[in-house]
Amino acid sequence: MQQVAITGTGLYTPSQAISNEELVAAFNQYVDLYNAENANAIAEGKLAPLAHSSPEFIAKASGIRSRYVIDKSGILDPTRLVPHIPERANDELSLQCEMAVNAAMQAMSAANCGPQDIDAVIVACSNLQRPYPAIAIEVQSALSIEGFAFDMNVACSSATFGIAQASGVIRDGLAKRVLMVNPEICSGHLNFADRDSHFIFGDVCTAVIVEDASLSTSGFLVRDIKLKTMFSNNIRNNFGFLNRADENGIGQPDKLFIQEGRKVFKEVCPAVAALISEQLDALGTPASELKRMWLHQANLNMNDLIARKVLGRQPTVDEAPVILDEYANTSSAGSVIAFHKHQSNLQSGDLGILCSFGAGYSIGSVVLQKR
Ligand code: CO8
Repeated sequence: MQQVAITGTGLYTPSQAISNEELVAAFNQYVDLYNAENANAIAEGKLAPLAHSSPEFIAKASGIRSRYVIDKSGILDPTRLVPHIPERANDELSLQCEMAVNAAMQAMSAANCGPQDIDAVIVACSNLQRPYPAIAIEVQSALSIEGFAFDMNVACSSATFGIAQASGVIRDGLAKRVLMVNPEICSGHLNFADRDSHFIFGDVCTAVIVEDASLSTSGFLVRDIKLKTMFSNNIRNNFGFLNRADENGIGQPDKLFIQEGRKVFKEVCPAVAALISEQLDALGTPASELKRMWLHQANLNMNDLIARKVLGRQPTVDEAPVILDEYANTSSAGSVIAFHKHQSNLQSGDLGILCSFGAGYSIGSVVLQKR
């Protein structure tokens, strides 16, 4: 089969960051306001009081210490807890396109190519700011790329599934080089008034150049890809175009991100470890030969558990790099950020695995070999 390689990556990081302490201070002010406003109903037992959040809990339960966001002021306003992201005019670049172009320029530079060398664009992410025209086609136009473009969404696994799509497009002869981008604006759909999840997500954009391996000798060969999905309601977002047709549902909190975090943890970790182990077995590659695991960055304890199950021992920081402490969960972009930042010290022939997991459930695992 025709070989495919990843030859460049790019990372756009928003300029504004929020520490756990800042986020919790705003959340706790909101809680105090809510409890004061509803004091009578709470005293009569009609409403339950809200409880404070804590930076210590967040760091211990998730490993997250900060996150980058498009707009800090709206999220930290206790009377709002929603970012300010004004809609742009149709003749301006959309925010997701702007983020994508920034990350794409870096990825193309790393891959030593330009827009004229790209034949297709895939935008793959958890939340698309509009259904059409596709953000990918806008990116294609903004960069003056010939060929074709399309959007896709597999939640946290959008990037690995996007790499799989790009590989397929190349193997089918439809393109020689594909730009695959992940503009994740998770703060737009996060309920910052929900104590269980207000700390989980951040905003970012990653970009990956996937190409016919015969075009260059640099980067990483894509040795194998495994994709798996299993339906689960434990991570859900019910926002959609039919919401307006149900007047009873408008404004309900489940139109934002909701999850049963404990269940996700318990069900997803073993499934991911099993998929990686089966994949390595099928390739005849012992886990001891894996030099790196660029895992989805949702929760440090999840990554430790998965890496321990696969390797049979505690991973070193070098083997399973962590970026979620700084970036939080950036959905599909997380494993790509880890790959982008932690690949330069690998030697020719070294094997690594880029693996995502999340809503759906969905798991995508890509075995990469340094050239
Ligand atoms: N501060 C203080 N205490 C708290 C807080 C808080 N903020 N939140 C909960 N607690 C308390 C609880 O009340 C509970 O108290 P008690 O024991 O008295 O009942 C205690 O802490 C423990 O609570 P939990 O059991 O909920 O805490 P966990 O230890 O399980 O940690 C996590 C919670 C961090 C959520 C953890 O379960 C987790 O990370 N699970 C996996 C989550 C995950 O991977 N989800 C993937 C979702 S991402 C995805 O697929 C893509 C979605 C698309 C992006 C959408 C953009 C918005």
